[in-house]
Amino acid sequence: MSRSLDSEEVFDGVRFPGYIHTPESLQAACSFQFQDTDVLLVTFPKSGTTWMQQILSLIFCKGDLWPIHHRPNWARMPWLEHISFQGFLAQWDPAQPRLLTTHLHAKALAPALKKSKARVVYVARHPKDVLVSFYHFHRMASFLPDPSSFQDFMDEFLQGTGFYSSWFDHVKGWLSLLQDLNMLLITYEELHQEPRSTLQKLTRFLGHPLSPQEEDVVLCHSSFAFMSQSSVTNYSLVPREVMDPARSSFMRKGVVGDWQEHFTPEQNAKFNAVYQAQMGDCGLHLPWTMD
Ligand code: PPS
Repeated sequence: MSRSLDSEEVFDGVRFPGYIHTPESLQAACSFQFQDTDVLLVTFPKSGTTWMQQILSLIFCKGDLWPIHHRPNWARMPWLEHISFQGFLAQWDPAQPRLLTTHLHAKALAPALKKSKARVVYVARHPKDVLVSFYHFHRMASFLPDPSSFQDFMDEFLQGTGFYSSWFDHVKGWLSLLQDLNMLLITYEELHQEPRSTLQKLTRFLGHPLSPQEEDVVLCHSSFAFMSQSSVTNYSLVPREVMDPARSSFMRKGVVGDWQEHFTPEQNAKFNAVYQAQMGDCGLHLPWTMD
């Protein structure tokens, strides 16, 4: 049965689009039995999920680029908590490591994850750019409410009352598990600035080294130029009534620091004050400057 675009699920205090989640799909994700060979990509939305899905798919593709050209990112690295997950899982080749994605918060998933040595790749992005990207995504995705204004959207983001809840809680929750899980932190910004050395950091963590030629293939097929033209990564396969590219592209700009084009000085000061209150004492060293 098709779910309505404007429905909402609240699970463990977090709001999710009801179009792609049910209470059952969310519950099933939390009790998922991870295997030690699984690779789980974890992100707050708009942090570089699709980019890392492409990179991980390429690392494990063994030179076969057919899926990279023909299978959508959401089928190659399905979201654990989505309604469609069990269908994708059932088709998985048992000889391949399972490549999985989630936007769930740590408190929901950590108990299941701690029972395995599954590798976890957490991608974080400067929260001001996450906010801007998420704002435009809300404008184009019909399963998320249309923001009334950028200011209102920012207030909701800072309060953590929007969909997927608080960015601050997501980052702090997951990164507090860095020592407890088999986990690597990668930032959107380092991928941007140092793509090859960041890829090498990732392949070392995965125990899956690549030759320089294989690295070239990964870097070429995960570039913004390539992915924004590919129908299996740019979401153009999704019907217009679900994601409307006339309102905003999914592959919108793909840059670092776009927030500077959106924030007023007052909004910037308010954001910085909340960031300091939320992150100042948390002991995490995230490689961002706030101005
Ligand atoms: S989602 O909906 O959570 O899966 O979105 P997500 O993929 O996390 O984030 C989308 C933003 O990532 C940008 N993107 C890229 N940037 C640089 N290089 C590559 N290859 C790339 N692929 C995706 C995409 O453009 C969105 O960011 P904005 O700032 O909106 O452009």
